[in-house]
Amino acid sequence: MTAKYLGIDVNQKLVKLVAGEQLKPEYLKMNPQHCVPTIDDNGFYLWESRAILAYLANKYAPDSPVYPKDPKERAIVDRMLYFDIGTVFMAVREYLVSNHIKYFFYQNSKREVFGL
Ligand SMILES: N[C@@H](CCC(=O)N[C@@H](CS)C(=O)NCC(=O)O)C(=O)O
Repeated sequence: MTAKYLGIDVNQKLVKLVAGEQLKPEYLKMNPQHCVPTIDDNGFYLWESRAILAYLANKYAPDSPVYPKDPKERAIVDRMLYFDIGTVFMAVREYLVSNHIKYFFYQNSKREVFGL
């Protein structure tokens, strides 16, 4: 989304997590933490979405207000990024795992056990 907003041309590749594509040696070479998203900027590998968006803005759109240079303005953006990773993301993940993902695996295991 940030790349698109900043007009950066990216070559997106879909990583099929359920097929375990992120655990293949070529992916682990880029990112031993095997998560998405990960970028490969001419051999510079970076993961963690908020670090990626800051990098893209710093490198390719340094004058964009999306990640301001002014320390106070940047601090306000950083505050939201930290709030997002530390509070919003954790709460959403907890909700999804408790209410949907566990149920999804439970349903699938029932199908396997009972041949449904
Ligand atoms: N804090 C990371 C979270 C990355 C993450 O948890 N990605 C999950 C999918 S939402 C993933 O790649 N899981 C597969 C794995 O870790 O093997 C970010 O914002 O980039």
